[in-house]
Amino acid sequence: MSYVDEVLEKVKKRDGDQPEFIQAVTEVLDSLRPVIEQDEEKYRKLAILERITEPDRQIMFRVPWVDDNGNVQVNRGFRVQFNNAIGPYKGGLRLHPSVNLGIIKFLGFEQIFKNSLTTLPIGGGKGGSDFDPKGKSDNEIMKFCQSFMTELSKYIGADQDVPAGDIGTGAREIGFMFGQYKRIKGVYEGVLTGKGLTYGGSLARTEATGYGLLYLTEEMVKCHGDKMEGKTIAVSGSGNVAIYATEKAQQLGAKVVTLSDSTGWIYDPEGIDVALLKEVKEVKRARLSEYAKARSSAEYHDKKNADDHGVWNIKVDIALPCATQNELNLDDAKALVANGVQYVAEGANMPTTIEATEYFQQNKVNFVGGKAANAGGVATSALEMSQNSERLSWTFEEVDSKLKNIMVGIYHNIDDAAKEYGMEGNYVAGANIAGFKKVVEAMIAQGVC
Ligand code: NDP
Ligand code: 2IT
Repeated sequence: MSYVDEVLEKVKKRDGDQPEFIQAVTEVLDSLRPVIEQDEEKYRKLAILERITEPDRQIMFRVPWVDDNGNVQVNRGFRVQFNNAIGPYKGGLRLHPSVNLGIIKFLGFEQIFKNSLTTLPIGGGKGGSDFDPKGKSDNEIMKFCQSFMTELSKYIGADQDVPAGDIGTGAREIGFMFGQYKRIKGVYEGVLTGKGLTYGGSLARTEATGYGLLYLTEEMVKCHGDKMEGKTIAVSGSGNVAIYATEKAQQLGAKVVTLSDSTGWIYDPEGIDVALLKEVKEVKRARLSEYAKARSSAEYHDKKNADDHGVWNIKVDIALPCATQNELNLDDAKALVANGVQYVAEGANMPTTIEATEYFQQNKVNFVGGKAANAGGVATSALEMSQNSERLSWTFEEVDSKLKNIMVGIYHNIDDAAKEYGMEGNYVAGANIAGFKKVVEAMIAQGVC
């Protein structure tokens, strides 16, 4: 049996109850075959794949907090510190009722390779909780964040592990957590990124994931002799990534015609009104149905049933899934291909199932996975860490131009890696291979650890 298959079997046996983690590991290890096969005995002897699929440590803890009615609530907190071969652990905190150890492990595993692709010195980690921020008051959010950080603070630090935002964690939550960390540890340091601008945050971090997604997509489109201007785009989600992907797409002359949330989706053939979207989502924290109410050109559809492909049923040139994992399945991919989609780039982490990814690739759709396409967020977090270290803040233009260079560089790096291994156009393999090579070189140099 090949070394890759041996390790896949071990992981499936050991973590069989973590389907998202198995999915992420399968995608990465499958595409590493040509690299591993070049020197199988070396990798097997060093147990590289066993080591890279086993987190350095996984921390799980109780998060007790008191709600507005005086009742004690208990959530489960997680931090998975996956791999710090190339830098301190870095990755977001997800607050969503679906969070469990397997979800955090899949996200932490992806983060290792993503962070490597940014070219910046950051290792892979992820955390979060099954806490549901929906419908909670500001006071309840603060109580939860303080309790969560009371325990998490024991394991993190500016040179150790630097969490940030993800689903359900934005500037408000990062602020509450930063305040609690400072209070407990008595140090003012860049222990979190995505901070507010008055206390060490970086300009352009809020925009970075969505903008970065479009910088990479624009470069891919250009390298195919094409242009963004005039393209029609389907975006899913309506959170941080979706909002700023939409904003940048429209600045580049494309038209975004869809968005979604967990309760429904909208089709706005005139193109999304970004100012209205921000008002609904960032200021009022309301549902997307409120957008449709305020805009006559927009149709609102309730959450899709089994025969409805939602936003993926709309005829577009480019699809940008920006909500959550496994939100785009084989049927959705078929609907997009039938409608002539040319490019797909993932703003979310693993939004496309393995079968849907393969369908896109078989049908010559240019497909870039999240660990390359959404790396702009964490890259800008690493730029925030640099600014905190030198106690300076850079201008929006400085950060934005570094972000753009990083994303253009990532596109060429993954494109070149795919070509080097005879898989031209397979950006999924290119990203996994390029991300893996740097981490493994560092792991080998540092001995058995
Ligand atoms: P937000 O919380 O700001 O927004 C999440 C969006 O996705 C909301 O529209 C939400 O709808 C929808 N969504 C979340 N979970 C589900 C679900 N289970 N079913 C249907 N819809 C869902 O998160 P972000 O925009 O920050 O994150 C979106 C994706 O991008 C995630 O996969 C995240 O890991 C990834 N990402 C984020 C980065 C960042 O910097 N923020 C960086 C790189 C990747 P609703 O409001 O109804 O829940
Ligand atoms: O998935 C991701 O890359 C993020 N949620 C951002 C992580 C970070 O540290 O900025």
